[in-house]
Amino acid sequence: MGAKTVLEPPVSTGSHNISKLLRQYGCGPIRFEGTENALYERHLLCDNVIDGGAATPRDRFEAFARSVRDILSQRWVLTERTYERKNPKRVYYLSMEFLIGRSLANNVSNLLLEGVAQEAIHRKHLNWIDLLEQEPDAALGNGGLGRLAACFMESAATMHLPAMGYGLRYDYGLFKQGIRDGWQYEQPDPWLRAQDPWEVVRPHEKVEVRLNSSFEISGGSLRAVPGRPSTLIGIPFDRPVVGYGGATINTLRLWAAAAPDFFNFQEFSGGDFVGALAQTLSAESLTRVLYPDDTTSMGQGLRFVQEYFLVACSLADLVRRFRRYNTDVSTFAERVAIQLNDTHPAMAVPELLRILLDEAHLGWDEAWEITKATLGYTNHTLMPEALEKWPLAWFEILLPRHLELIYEINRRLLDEVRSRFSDDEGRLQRVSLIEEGTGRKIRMANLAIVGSHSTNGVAAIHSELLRTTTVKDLAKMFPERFNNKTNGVTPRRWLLLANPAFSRAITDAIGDKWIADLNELNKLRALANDVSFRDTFRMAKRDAKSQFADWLRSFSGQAVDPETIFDCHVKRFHEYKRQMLMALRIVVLYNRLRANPNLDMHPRTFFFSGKAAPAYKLAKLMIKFVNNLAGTIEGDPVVRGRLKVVFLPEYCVSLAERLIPASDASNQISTAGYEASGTSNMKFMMNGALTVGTRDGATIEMAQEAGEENLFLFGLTAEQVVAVRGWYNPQFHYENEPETRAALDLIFSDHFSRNEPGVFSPLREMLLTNGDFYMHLADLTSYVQAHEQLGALYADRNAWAHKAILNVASSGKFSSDRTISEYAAEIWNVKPCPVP
Ligand code: NBG
Repeated sequence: MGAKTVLEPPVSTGSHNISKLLRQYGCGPIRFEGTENALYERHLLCDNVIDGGAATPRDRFEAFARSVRDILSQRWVLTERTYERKNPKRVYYLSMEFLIGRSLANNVSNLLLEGVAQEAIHRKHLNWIDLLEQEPDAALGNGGLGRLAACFMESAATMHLPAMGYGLRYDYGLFKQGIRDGWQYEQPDPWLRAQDPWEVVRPHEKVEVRLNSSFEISGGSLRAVPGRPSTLIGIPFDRPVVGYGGATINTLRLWAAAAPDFFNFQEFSGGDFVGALAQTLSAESLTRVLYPDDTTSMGQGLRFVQEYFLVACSLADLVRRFRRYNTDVSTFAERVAIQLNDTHPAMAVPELLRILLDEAHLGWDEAWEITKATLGYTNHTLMPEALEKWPLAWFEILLPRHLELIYEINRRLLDEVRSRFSDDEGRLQRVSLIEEGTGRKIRMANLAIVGSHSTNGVAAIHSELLRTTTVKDLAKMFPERFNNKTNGVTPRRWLLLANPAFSRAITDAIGDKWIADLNELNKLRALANDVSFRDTFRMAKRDAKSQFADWLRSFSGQAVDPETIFDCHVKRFHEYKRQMLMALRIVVLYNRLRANPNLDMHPRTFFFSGKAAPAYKLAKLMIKFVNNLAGTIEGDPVVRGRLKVVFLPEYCVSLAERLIPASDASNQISTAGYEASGTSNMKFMMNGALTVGTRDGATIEMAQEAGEENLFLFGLTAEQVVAVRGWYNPQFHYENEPETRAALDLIFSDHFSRNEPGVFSPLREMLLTNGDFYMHLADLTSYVQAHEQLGALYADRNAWAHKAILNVASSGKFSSDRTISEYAAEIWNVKPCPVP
């Protein structure tokens, strides 16, 4: 481990009475550790059957985590019992992705048990960091969408909302990224290889899912075997979601697919032993792996069945729960709210309708009204290639009843269009749930909008563009359904836990109320001019930077200098996120320094981190470019010590928790109009980094909160991007801007690819020959200038701290507590149900 080995968890920022807490958790006289019968010792002995002295770090982690789970178990049960007793309206969040990360430190901290953990660590001579490192990241998501779902679950529990998450228990999470010769390669992430200490399997609550055909999975794709109906079993695995303060402990229920445990004995006795087992195999493969694509819809049959499986299991489960405590199905929408995280679970529309019609025997009108009133849909992207469309033929084979219902919904929809808007053929075609042409398709976004009472985007600009461009005909038809819910992130994980030194400084200055009410940070505004608070801020940042540098050295052997500006771009690699724009800026600086080695410029370390979808060639080439750039710069004595590029492989929640607190500059540089919201932008802001960004997504609202003068905004606006799209020509910038031209010429002279001539020519095509769709060159000059201003500010330590503190003080809006309270009040109509 690093030079500063942290042996103990940070002391709790609040002063919590341990015995009162243990009473809250109903633990009685049982001790956490220290006696034969204490939790930790018993778990080591009875679960792992090992003597304390012989235990491996993993054994110790498991015993420790299970002991923490023991403490929360009674409260977890009590939470569910309270909901059963009070029978409040409940909300269910359906998501194909939950990017959870690690849970141990978060659970200890939210349970306010740092004191207990600290004592145990101390007395058992454990190393806290080593213990934490034993837990794999639960990477059941690709990026922002999945991480948002995880933040939402934590906020809902903190706010005592009767909420439950439903997802899939993938055996393999998002692939692990390795780098070889600068190229990304993918490796599987068997995160469940060692038993997960948090999950609780509940076989008796299994659910049966019927499909009209059987299917076989081979090589990751699915082949339907029509005419032979099949059954899948969904086994629920529950994970605790600890609200801050440990009062409410909600549940995240993840479904694993299994084959029916009754075999077709006919087939067995008939000799088709292998055939029967093969069916088992394919059923279990259904939840084997998460699809590693973000913002592109992958037309794969396996994914289609995964999505239906999530919907069918979750709806069966929540309807069963509804029936347990309610008799009158006409009150369903008063008791149940369901939020669809993107279109991935949009089959909930026909599935809920089917249940209400075929199982509850309601008439169409009533069933349809209840369906709409129950469901809400969140859109997360405007990228046309990401709007899911499933082949109608797959519905025909696997889900014919659902297709029948979709036809009927569509017939009624188009009738309504005709009567309200006349027979405008174009409009009918655009709103239709079915895309005609060869290979008819079901448009899942249209289905979700038509079948729900609320459609929201995730930042003001995104919701506006959704309404006025992407689905404008449907928005005209149902204007009352459209609304905005600007994203947020949980300050517990992203500030309290990730940045202990700064959190302590904040608490010392304004008390600890900010942890559960981030608007309290406003009080820091008054301290932006306070000399001693500025010093404290600087020291905390310095602390985080050295810790990061120590970690990096011990982990990868790379040395970075905390005295340099840490300048970060961390996200999935995608053309629209424009990692290449940042790379071009670095090449411009590199050229300047080579031309003028005495140039006055504060040294910078540029960090890139992020994965590319395995099939996205250009994104992978961008990663390769960043790595080659890093290598060439490192090898050039003229710039060494002044510029350094670091590509951090395997971006994940845990890495973000390390890097974001250590950052000075946050690059949020998507082409305006393409990033729905962004959420790392908010995390950087809370942690006192300054933003260099385009007017896109939630960055616009960050500037509104902090004042534009406290960010470094640059580049074309979304309207300008649309306006120039018709005639934009990157060649113009190449010909008229010497620095732009020199940067591109240097790249394409193979300066960064001496041993691989021509390797970057697809980047030339992207940036020049093929029209630079994401307008890198249009924004490069103003981007470089924005960073010059940032550099100048950095030279003035006080002015820098002033701005950074104002940013932190203005970040209150971006707590997911605020977002969730808006969903609860404006979409779900769900109220807190505190657990006594
Ligand atoms: C992503 C957007 C981000 C946004 C997150 C969370 C998808 C499909 N969309 O801008 O690209 O912050 O969703 O809303 O992953």
